Amino acid sequence: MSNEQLLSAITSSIVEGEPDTTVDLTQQAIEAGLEPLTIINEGLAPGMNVVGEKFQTGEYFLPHLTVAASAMKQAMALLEPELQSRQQAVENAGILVIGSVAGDIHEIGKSLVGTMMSASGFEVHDLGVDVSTETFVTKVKETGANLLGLSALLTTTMTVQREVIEALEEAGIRDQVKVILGGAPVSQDWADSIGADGYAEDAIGAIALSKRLVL
Ligand code: B1M
Repeated sequence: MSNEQLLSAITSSIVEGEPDTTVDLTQQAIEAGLEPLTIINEGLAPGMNVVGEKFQTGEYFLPHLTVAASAMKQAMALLEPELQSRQQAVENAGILVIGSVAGDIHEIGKSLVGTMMSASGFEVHDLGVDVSTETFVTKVKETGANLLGLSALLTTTMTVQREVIEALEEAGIRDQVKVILGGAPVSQDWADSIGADGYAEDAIGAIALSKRLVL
């Protein structure tokens, strides 16, 4: 199989909901020398997008989303060590607290950003998904983080990003931490409108933005 065929087969395995095949093909792609980010961006993520579209049009249902997510998560477990070994870490890059906001249980993109930031030298505290606003504030205080990453994949949970920023202001620590946002429905305009320090479209963008903000 050529590299293009391999990536396309990875995409299909996500769409068809065949996690074992996704894992096998991901392993093959690693062995073929494909870059982990290429496997993610040109193999796995396009499959997730198709699954999302099919869900939106009523062709797929929640269990399809769950199986696709499981397939991607298992593939990510293989890719994470590869990602870690490739990034060039900057010493004392900063401390990042990251999580998906309250009401949001989408975790794959947020975890990818956390992994890549860690591989770039940031001390990362990944609080997981459905993280309450209070927990974000407490963790920023406790760790002395200079970066807070808020992920939201739903139009209904984007507004929680604003609540977290307001809570940081109320706690008197807004000046100590740069707030970065991400997630499919989020945009630079949204980030500007709620007083965040920045928005990144993907994990590479999040690293560049973070370095710009705190280094
Ligand atoms: Co959900 N879901 N989902 N889902 N799901 C979406 C997001 C949706 C777009 C699908 C669709 O309809 N087309 C839609 C949202 C519509 C909207 O509001 N705009 C949707 C919906 C509606 C729902 C439910 C409401 C469905 C229901 O119950 N009726 C429900 C809500 C659950 C909740 O959170 N309360 C739901 C549930 C789920 C599952 C749990 C089944 C599952 C997630 C499982 C898991 O994560 N363990 C799931 C999945 C898998 C998806 C899709 C198909 C794929 C998401 C994904 O993992 N993508 C998604 C469709 C889509 O995104 N195309 C969809 C791969 C990942 C690498 O990309 O997460 O975008 P992504 O992350 C990217 C960037 O966004 C960015 O960098 C990442 C890497 O490039 N990024 C950041 C993300 N966070 C960042 C933070 C940063 C910077 C960048 O800095 C801090």
